[in-house]
Amino acid sequence: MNQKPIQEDKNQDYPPMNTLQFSSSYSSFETNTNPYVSYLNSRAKSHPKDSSFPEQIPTIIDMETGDPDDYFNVIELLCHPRICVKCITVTPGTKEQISFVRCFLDEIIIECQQYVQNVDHNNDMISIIERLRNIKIGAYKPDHNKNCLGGFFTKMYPNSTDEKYLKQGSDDFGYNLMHQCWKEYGNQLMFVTGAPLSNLGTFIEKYSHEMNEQNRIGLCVIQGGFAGDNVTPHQFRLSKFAGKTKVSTYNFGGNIKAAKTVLNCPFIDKRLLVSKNVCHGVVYGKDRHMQLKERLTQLEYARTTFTSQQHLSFIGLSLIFKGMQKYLEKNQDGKKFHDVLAGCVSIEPNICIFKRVEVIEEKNQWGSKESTNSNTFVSIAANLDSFFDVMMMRGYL
Ligand SMILES: [Ca+2]
Repeated sequence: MNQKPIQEDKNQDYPPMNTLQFSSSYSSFETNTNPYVSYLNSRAKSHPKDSSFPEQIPTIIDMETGDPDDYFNVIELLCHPRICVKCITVTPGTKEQISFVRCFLDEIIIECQQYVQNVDHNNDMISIIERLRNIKIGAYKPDHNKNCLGGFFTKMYPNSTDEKYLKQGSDDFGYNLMHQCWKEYGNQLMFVTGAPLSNLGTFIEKYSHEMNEQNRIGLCVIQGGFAGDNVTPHQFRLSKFAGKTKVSTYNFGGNIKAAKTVLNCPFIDKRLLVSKNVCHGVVYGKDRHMQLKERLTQLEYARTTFTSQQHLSFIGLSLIFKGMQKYLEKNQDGKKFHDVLAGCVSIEPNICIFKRVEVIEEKNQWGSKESTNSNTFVSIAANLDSFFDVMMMRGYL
């Protein structure tokens, strides 16, 4: 840890991580205290129930719809070759929110169907469509008194207010779907959460009598939490959090009881917290948008050689581009990609450096303190280039 402190560029929200290499001394120091990488890699093994998608990790995504980045994260994971989404659970899960989820899932399915029409005898794509159709959608509190669907989404998906979607509703409560999925996949199932932890917390509380040393929950990648100056080395700190050890965090503060249930559950193998101190430095702006545009242009030429899964990935990247095009029209400074960072960490944890910690809380202010034996790891830095490589699915298509 002999790195020189990095001078922060005043125009940037974050230390220039692109140029700050994760030096071998730092990485090895972290690896010694942080043996999660082999754990995660071992999870990518084929699952017998998914023989047609041998490299994919069965995954549940929990989302909200106030912040557009939940949508971008779900699109990323739905279309990424390493992930097999089994359920999307929504917080709180009003009929408008559920309708919106069904609407964008349908959009992806329709794009896939067009591919089948254009390319004969493509059984792989037919099984991908089947897989997308089988994704269950769960709500935490469907009778919540506000519709909770951000204006960005209603403009992007005006169809989501169609009666056809509104009347379908959710498949079950999110926490029950989590339970059903967990019964099927056990600790192979990965949870990725980008919302207050109501669904996951309720699942644990309601079904804790079925959990024990043999029947455990596997990996939970949770967008939330904070690692302050007591945990984060100087060169990785954001100036906006200078001097802080605790702050409010939306996803923990949104349901404190549920957050504590998840954080204290002894039957979770690993919790990776993709925390505010790092997320606030990960911005998708015009430069990244141009990179994605360029990538899509290049990929367009290669489409005739794509496998069906690669085609799905291309659809996902195109949707992210289309959505961000709209977003950037009104938000010149770009979008903080909190949840997308969490989603990409679930694919490739090396994007972030983590420390083993215990989460601390006082009056709904959250922080971390180092620990030697907890199963919770909090992010203290992210490598932006690695993140955007994973996000743009480089190496997969
Ligand atoms: Ca979110």
